[in-house]
Amino acid sequence: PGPSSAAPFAEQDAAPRPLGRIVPVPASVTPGGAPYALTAATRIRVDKGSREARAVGGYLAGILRPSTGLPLPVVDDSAGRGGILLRLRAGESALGEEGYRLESGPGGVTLTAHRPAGLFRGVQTLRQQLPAAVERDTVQPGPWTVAGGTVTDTPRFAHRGAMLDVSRHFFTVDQVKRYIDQLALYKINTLHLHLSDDQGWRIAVDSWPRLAAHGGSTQVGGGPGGFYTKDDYREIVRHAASRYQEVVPEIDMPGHTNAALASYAALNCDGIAPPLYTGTSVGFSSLCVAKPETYDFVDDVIREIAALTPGRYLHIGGDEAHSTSHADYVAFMDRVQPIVAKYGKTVIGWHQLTGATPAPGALAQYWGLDRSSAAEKAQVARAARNGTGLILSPADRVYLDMKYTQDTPLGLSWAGYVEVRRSYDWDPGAYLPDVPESAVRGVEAPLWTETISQSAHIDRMAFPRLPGVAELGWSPAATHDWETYRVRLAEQGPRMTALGIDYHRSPQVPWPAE
Ligand code: TNX
Repeated sequence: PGPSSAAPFAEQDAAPRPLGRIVPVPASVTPGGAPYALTAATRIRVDKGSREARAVGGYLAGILRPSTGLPLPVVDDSAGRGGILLRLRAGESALGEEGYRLESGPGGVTLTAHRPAGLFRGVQTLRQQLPAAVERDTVQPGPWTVAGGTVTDTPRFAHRGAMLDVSRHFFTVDQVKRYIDQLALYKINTLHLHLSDDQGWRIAVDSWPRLAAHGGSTQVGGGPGGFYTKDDYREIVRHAASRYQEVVPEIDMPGHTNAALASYAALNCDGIAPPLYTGTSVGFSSLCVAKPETYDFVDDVIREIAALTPGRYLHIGGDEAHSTSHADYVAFMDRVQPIVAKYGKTVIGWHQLTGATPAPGALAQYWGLDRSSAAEKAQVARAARNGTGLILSPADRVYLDMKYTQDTPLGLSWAGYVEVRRSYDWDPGAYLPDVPESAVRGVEAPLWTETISQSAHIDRMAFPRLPGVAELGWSPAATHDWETYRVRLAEQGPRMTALGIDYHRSPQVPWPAE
């Protein structure tokens, strides 16, 4: 029905969202032709014989059915024509691991990808082209139209991550799965879990059982804490994989280790276990670099965690080792990085690792500030030019635990206030002096949880900054523009609301009335 008909819904809902007015903005959009309208006859047709394509079809149906009330059966592509077609094409290698093409017209919508991850990313585009009400879990009035035209889309950076600190406050498997599902909407492909710190050890290690049993028994503020059994952790990894996200486990060493030191006296240089810690100071703990037991511990922990990790990376922390001498820090990293390699994984470390000798292939995660010293940036740049890949997480840009303004009830402010514009309005490819864009693997938004203890807190701090970081990671540099971004972000407001995300209503963004 056109806008002049007496349809029982608002005019803006009747016209489809213009093609490509989504987050992250696609690389190439060619609008044109009539829209596609989902109807009771629409079927989701998937490549016969592709288990992955069928799974992505099932995921899409799971999103669309509750709100549209349509049956949307998932069927083989050989069944009929039109509808929504998800297809993998060996010849489309230009689309890479995550790219896709979406073609929409009155006869149907076709998503084409080279790899299953591309179909999954394309499904997020299709989802965002539909009205926000599609995200609700009860039946809503339509119409359910997708604007006509073609989107061809591949990511700028391979690494688009979010980190959740489950150590300072513990988050359950279901809470982590909820965050994974939210991240998926914005094409995030990496979930970094900060699994250990002074306040808590959150993953069961069979060879050192007190790490979780004792080291996981509290958290900031003294609550009960918690830890993941190996089955819990496998469930997180499995769920992330179903959203085409790679889990990067982090065991932070040699500092940030009070929970481990409290669990085993033998790990301490003086042989005395400190008490558990529930405050928020940093930099006071260190593994005993000189003790042989330390490397038995590291070997066992890395072996067991590597065995739980289908992903390529294992993050060994290495930040704020203020209680470890520089010589000890370098010696520790020289011994620990080969252990990661021995168990088949590649090292990621916080960028202080560039003050030691990063192993071949290692990645460094930069968490400095715009105003960090030239010397610190030069050290990172030198490592980058020597082949260390970089993940950019500048704290005064993308730390999701920073307050938006001085009035934000949650969060910290040591790096400064980070409003929505500030988190979006920078260029990862040109951020660090003397670092070529080719050394930048991507961006990651960490959420530290000293002040964060519930899913509602995660929602409030991550949204709406996380979508901006996701766009920095995905969309071509040429699309970068705050004035057009803020309009597209505003349109995400009703979608986040429909998903139950109580986001920060930043005054920088022209949110529509909801
Ligand atoms: C710095 S970033 C830390 C964390 C804190 C965070 C709080 C980093 C590698 N270390 O230990 O939780 O600041 O914003």
